Amino acid sequence: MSEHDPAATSAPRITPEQRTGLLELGWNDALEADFLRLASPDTRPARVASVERGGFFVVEDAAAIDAPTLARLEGTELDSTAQPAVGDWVALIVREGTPGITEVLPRKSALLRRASGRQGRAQVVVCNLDYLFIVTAIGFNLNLSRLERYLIGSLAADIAPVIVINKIDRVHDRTEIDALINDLGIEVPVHFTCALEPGGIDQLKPYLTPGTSLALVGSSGVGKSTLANRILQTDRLATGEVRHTDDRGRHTTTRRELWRAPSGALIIDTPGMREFGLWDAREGVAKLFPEIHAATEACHFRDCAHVDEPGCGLLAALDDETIDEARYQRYLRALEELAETEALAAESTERLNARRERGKQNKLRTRKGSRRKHWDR
Ligand SMILES: Nc1nc2c(ncn2[C@@H]2O[C@H](COP(=O)(O)OP(=O)(O)O)[C@@H](O)[C@H]2O)c(=O)[nH]1
Ligand SMILES: [Mg+2]
Ligand SMILES: [Zn+2]
Repeated sequence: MSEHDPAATSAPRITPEQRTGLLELGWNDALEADFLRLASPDTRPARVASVERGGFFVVEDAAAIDAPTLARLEGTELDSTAQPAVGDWVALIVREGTPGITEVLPRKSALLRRASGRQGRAQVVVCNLDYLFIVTAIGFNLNLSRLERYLIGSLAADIAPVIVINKIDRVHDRTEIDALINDLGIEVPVHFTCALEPGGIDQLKPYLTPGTSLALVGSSGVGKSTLANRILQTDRLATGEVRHTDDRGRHTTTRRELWRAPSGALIIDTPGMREFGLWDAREGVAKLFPEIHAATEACHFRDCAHVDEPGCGLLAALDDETIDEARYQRYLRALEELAETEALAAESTERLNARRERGKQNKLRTRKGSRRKHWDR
C-alpha cells in the first residue's frame, strides 16, 4: 500500500456527515488514521456488507444496508485471503459513476478457516469482529471437538469467543452440558438462549453495544438466523424448518451478510458450516490449552512432537499427572491437523510453481519452434 501525507490535502478527507454514517457501521479513530495514511486522496471509506460473485456490496452508513453499492476490486490481482471479505473496511473510488475498491484497510481481526476441498487453502470467513458467537443447540450433538475448533479459530484471530447454546426450551440434561463446558478447561462465556421467545436472548444484550461487530457461526439448523432476526428485531433473514430425519436445518442462509441491530451492534449471519477446518491457528491452540502449552516450554527439542521424545516437558507433566490425558490428546490432534494442512498447502504451492515453470518452458519452446519454422521457410 502506498503512503499518503494527510497534510497534503487541505479539505477534510472525511466530512462530519460522512463520519456519522461510518460510526453507525463501527468506524473508529484507529481506522480513520489508517485510512488517511494508506488510502489515496480521491477515495472514501466503506464497509463490505456481503460478497457476491460479481463484486462486493459496500455501505457507507446504516441506511445503505438495505440498498448496498456493488463495487469491483480495482487494480492488481490480490491473493484470495487479501481480497475483501465481509466486515472489511475498504477505500472506495467512484469513477464516472462506477464504484471500485482500491484498498483493503488493515484488519483488526480475520477469522480464517481451511477452505473446503482437498487443496490446503485458506478462506477468510469474516473480518473486524469484536465477538464470535459460536452457536450450538439442544438436540444437536453437542460436540466438544467441534466447539474447540471454533474456539481455536476465534482465539487465533484475537476475537473474543462467546458460546451460545440455543433451543434451551427443548428437553435437555443440564449436568451433561455443564460437564461439556467444564471440559473446555478455559474461561469462555456461555449463554443459554431460546430464539423463539422475545425475552429468550436477554443474556446476549451486554454484547450488543453500538459499533460492536459480531458474527454468528455454527452448524446449519442451530438457529443462527433466528437469533440474528431477534437481535435485529426483524424477520428479514430466512430461517429453515429442521428436517426430522437428521435434525439438520436446510441451508437457508446462503451468504454471509452484515446488518445493524437497533442497539447499534453490527451483526453478521453466516451459512452453516459443516466443518471448521483449522488454518494458521497455533496461537489459538496455545490459548485453548494454556497449561499444556506452558509444559512444552520445558521440551528439550524445539520441534518436539510430545509423543516419545526424550526430555519432553509435556510427557513429564503427564507422568506427574499435572496435565489431563484427554486434553493432551486433543491438543496433539489439533497440532496434527495444523501440520497436515500446512503440508497440503506447501504441496499445492509447489504444484502451482511447477505448473508456472512448465508454462514458461512451453512458451519458450513455442517461441523457439516458431523461429525455426521461420528459418526453414
Ligand atoms: N425450539 C426452538 N427452535 C428454534 C430456536 N431457534 C431456532 N429454532 C428453529 O430452528 C430452525 C432452524 O433455524 P435457523 O435460524 O434457520 O438456523 P440456522 O441454519 O442456524 O440459521 C427453524 O425452524 C427455527 O424456527 C429455539 O430457540 N428453540
Ligand atoms: Mg441461517
Ligand atoms: Zn515435548
